[in-house]
Amino acid sequence: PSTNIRSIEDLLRQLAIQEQPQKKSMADYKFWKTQPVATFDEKIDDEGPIDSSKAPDDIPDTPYPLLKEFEWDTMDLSNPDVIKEIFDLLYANYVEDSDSTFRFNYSRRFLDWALRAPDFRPDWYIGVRVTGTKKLVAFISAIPVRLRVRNTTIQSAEVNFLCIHKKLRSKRLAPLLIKEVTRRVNKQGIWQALYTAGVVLPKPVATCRYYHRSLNWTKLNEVGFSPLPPGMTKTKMVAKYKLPSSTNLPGLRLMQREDIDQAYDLLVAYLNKFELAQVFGREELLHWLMHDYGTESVPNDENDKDRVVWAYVVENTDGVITDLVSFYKLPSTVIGNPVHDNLVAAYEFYYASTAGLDLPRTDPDGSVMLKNRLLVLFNDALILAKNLGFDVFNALTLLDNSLFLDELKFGAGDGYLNYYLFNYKAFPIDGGYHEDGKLDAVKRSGVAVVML
Ligand code: MYA
Repeated sequence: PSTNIRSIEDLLRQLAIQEQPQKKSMADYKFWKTQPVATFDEKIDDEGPIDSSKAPDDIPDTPYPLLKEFEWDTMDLSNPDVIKEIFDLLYANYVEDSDSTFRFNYSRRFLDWALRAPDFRPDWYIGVRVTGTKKLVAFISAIPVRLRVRNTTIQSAEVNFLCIHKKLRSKRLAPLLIKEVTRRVNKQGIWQALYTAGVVLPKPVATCRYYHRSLNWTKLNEVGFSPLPPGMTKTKMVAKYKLPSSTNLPGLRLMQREDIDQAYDLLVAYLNKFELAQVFGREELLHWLMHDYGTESVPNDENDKDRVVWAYVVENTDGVITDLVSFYKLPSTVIGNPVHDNLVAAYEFYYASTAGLDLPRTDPDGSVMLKNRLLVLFNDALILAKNLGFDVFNALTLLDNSLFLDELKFGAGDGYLNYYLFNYKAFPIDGGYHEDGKLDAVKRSGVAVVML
């Protein structure tokens, strides 16, 4: 999940570099101060679990009690009606930007992709319903993932899509949902989790910043996402973001299911240098890059209007896959705009390039070659996204993005994404965002987990 996306033009006007919203003092986190998470001022001596005293048998078998007006429900995602209920809840109540102009609009196909990941646990999709009417009013989900924090691989859960109906906010329901998902995950003998949020909680292990690249400036301007900077004309802004109509890299093509072995080896090798990464299995990666595309039931149609993830590979003349780039589609509802009701964003997903293998992140010489390659690869990704009808291409400062965001005319947004580990202390990891607001080719991010 992410937050508050606004444009660079807006920001440039303010001249000052915008900081993340301030955190509360530790004592004011009435819930989080009771949880096994790192605190703000704590000095970390060593990495590892915070509390390793429990076993699954110590964990209660029954859900936490709710007020009698509400009841827990395990959401059956194989039922399209249930996916529709989650969709409806999120559609009206999920993450908005600070002035309520945009709200994420995860499609039903998207939720199926994001939630029914390989090895999913059916009881990790948790709803709260009104007892009388059975209306769904809150949701939280987790999927199993293996995470690598530096050299340690941790079996964990990835928690996402926490959402409470607007009418039930600030009633301390969120802590209950979090405790309930923790209980169900713990019952499986899993004690760590990864989650991201725009809000500051104790304590981020990394903070990334959102960057946005206009593809359809006129529409972004009309929905209020990209104001016209002083001294510029609309024509000049459109020209600034103009892209060629066809891609440049020879051998660039839509990924097919048969590419998975090569794509997998390439991505695994590429992710090696990052401190926080997901440890993928082959099936898992196939799911994340291809979803069901290319199976008998869902053709691998690049232009399918309901498609949620696009992966492209670059194959050289020897049949070797040298690069991989992917993005996913996440529209936002535009609230109360007379002309447009949605904004269609492509979000950068996983990528890899042979130009970046075996390079320590901080190697300035190696980064030149990698940078040149990523500039071409992502320029092509922008062209593809533009041709597919996306309005904006969003990326965080994670992976090797610091090498190309500025040059490809991405602008810093005012949204941040904080990464959190539950029940695990870790030394801070560079999110690629630095206090001076500059991207640094040498001090790049150590974060390689892209969350939806
Ligand atoms: S992040 C996306 C979150 N969703 C949204 O932003 C959608 C719109 N907002 C809402 O639906 C509500 O405002 C939510 C809070 C549900 C966010 N993560 O019930 P409350 C703390 C964690 O009175 P509400 C995502 O999905 C807050 O600091 N905690 O508040 C990842 C306060 O605690 P404290 C949050 O506004 C989720 C308490 O909740 C968040 O009605 C990862 C207030 O509760 C947040 N985003 O509801 C969850 N926002 O007093 C953690 C507020 O201490 C998973 N709060 O300050 C942890 C791992 C669990 C598994 C462990 C397994 C081992």
